Amino acid sequence: MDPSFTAYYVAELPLQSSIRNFLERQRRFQRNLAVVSSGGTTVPLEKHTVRFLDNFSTGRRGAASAEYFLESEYAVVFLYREGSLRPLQRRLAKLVTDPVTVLVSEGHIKEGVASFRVTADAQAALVQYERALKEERVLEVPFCTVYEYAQYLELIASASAVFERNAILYMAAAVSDFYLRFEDFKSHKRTSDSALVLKLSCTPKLLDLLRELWAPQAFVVAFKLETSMETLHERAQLTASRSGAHIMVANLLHERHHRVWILENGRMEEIECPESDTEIEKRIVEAVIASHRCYLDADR
Ligand code: PAZ
Repeated sequence: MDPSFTAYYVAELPLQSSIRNFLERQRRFQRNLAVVSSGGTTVPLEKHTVRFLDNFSTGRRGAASAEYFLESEYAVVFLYREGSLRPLQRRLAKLVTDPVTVLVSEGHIKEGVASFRVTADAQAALVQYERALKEERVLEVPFCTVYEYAQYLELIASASAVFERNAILYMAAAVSDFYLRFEDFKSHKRTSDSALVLKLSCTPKLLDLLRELWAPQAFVVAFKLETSMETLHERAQLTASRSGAHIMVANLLHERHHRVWILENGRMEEIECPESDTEIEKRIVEAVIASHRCYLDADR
């Protein structure tokens, strides 16, 4: 990997030993593993960071998918951007931002206060997530910068190589395609006395490293986002064949939460879910798990 990229790496990642312990525990219980990456990455412009580049990702795809993997008894490492949506928490957050979807009125008022209970759907999600926590089947790993993301991904993917074909790497994070070379990284806030011209380099192709080096037997699910239909399928196909990802999920920015295409073995299947219907992540995860089962059976 480019030394100008790895120059940002730290000597020891904060959750290094928790990750190793967690994975060892899941191996002992012979659980299948899903590593779910989620949210966007930042590219800081200064060490004492005042300014940084960022992207649009909310973390919904990753957080919802993690819940569905847990529902299907997978152990989950949830590698997520700090501050983006998290499994369970995203449902509780809706209590404040969108209470109507989470609360059902009990239909009576006591001492001037209306009483509510959570919807059956939210209740079921809470119970299921609580069970996963009790069984220690989920580990959340926060990152912020593209460098932290890459370093954690290398650690987690390499440590999960022992799961061989039983691990799914579900790469839903929106990772910056560009980074600032370490030589151009400033320590302190840049002055605004003159125009700022930045030259960014291409981020190493982490998907390729996953397949080639870190976890060659894992089942890899990659995601491709575009903003135009004209380029979407072609670019998804190119990235799939370059990286060797087993499944490529292609989506367009503005409709990503109700329409995606799943590309597998050269076949493209469209999945569409209106907003009011089932969450699209449920359908994506069902399709991924079905293909993962075939991948496991092919080895028997
Ligand atoms: O995080 P979110 O739910 O707002 O968006 C999901 C997504 C568009 C980031 C994901 O589906 C995706 O396409 N990730 C890969 C993006 C890319 O690097 O092309």
